[in-house]
Amino acid sequence: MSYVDEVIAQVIEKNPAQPEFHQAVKEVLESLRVVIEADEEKYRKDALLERIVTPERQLLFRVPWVDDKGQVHVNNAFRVQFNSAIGPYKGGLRLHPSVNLGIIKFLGFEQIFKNSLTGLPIGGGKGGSDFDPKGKSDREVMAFCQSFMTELCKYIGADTDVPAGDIGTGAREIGFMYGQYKRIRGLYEGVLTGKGLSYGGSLARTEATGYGLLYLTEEMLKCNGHDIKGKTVCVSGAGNVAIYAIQKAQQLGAKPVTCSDSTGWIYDPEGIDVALLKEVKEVKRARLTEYAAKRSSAEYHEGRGVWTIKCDVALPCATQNELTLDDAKALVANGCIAVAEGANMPTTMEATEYLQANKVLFAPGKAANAGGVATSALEMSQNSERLSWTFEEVDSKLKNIMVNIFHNLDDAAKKYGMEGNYVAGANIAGFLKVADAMQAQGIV
Ligand code: NDP
Ligand code: 2IT
Repeated sequence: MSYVDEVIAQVIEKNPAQPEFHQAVKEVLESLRVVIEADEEKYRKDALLERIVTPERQLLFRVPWVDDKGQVHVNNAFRVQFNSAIGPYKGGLRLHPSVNLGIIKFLGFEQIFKNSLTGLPIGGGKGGSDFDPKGKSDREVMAFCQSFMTELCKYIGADTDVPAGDIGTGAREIGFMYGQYKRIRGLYEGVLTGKGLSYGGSLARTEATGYGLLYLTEEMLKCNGHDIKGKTVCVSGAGNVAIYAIQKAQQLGAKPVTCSDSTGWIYDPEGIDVALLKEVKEVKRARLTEYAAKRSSAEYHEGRGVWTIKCDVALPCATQNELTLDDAKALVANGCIAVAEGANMPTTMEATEYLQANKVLFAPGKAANAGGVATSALEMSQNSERLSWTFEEVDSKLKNIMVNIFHNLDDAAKKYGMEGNYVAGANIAGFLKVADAMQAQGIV
């Protein structure tokens, strides 16, 4: 059996009931086959792949908190410190009832390669809890965040592990967590990113993932002879990534016509009204039915369905495995020319293969959504030098980073004989830097 197949089989055996983690590992290792097979004995002897698929450290802890009626609740919480070869662990915290160890491991594993692709010195990590912030009062969210940080603060720090936001963790949650960290550790340091602007946050971090997604998509289209201007875009999700992807798409002259949340979706042929969407989602924390109620051009549909709308460019920005083979078939049948992942692993493996086989340009999440973590690393730099950069400065660095990422994957795909396969390009380019650092640092 080849070394790659051996390690995939081991991961499945040693990590039972973690299908998302298996999926993420398979996708990466399949792409690396050509690299590994060129020097298989060396990689095998060093157990490089076994080391890269095994987290350096996994923290599991309980989070007790009290609701507004005095009832005590207990949630499961996780921080997986996956790989620190090229920098301190870096990655978000997901708060969603679906969170379990396998989900956090898939996200942490992806984060290693994503962070490497940014070109910045950040290792891979991820955390979160099965706590659901939806429908909770601000005080309940604060109670959870303080209890969560009371335990987590023992294991993180500005130079060791720097968490940030993800699904369910936005500015409010980061603020509560930062306050508790500072109170217990007595350190005013850049231990979290995505902080508010009044206490060490970076301008453009809120916008960064969505904006970065569009900068990379624009470059990918340009290099393949297309212009983003005038394109119809379907977006899924209605959270941080989706909102700022929609905003930047409009700024670049494209027309985003959909968005979705966990209960339904909007088709707005006139183009999404970003101010209204922000009001509904960021301020009121309400359902998309409220968007439809205030906008006569919008249709609201229950359930899923964004990918049935005819578009040139599809941007999945909600969650993992939300774009299936049937969705991919509908997109291709409707003439879609590009898919770029704003979310982490939103496209199933079969859907990705179908899109690529049908010549749809496909930018994988670990490249396309890397603008968020890249800007988090810029926030860390600003915290270290105790200065704040202007919006324009951060945004122009972000744009440069995204354009460079695209060319790195494009070049890596070409170098290894897989021109146009940006999935392989991203995995290979991300891996080579981490593998080089791991080999240089010996058996640790
Ligand atoms: P938010 O919590 O701000 O928004 C998530 C959106 O997706 C919401 O509209 C939510 O619906 C919807 N959603 C979440 N889970 C599901 C589900 N199981 N089924 C259907 N819809 C769902 O999160 P973000 O925008 O920050 O994150 C979106 C994706 O982008 C995630 O995959 C995340 O890992 C990834 N990402 C985020 C980055 C960041 O900087 N924030 C950086 C890179 C990637 P509802 O409103 O009903 O909850
Ligand atoms: O998936 C991701 O890259 C994020 N949620 C952002 C992580 C970060 O540290 O900014």
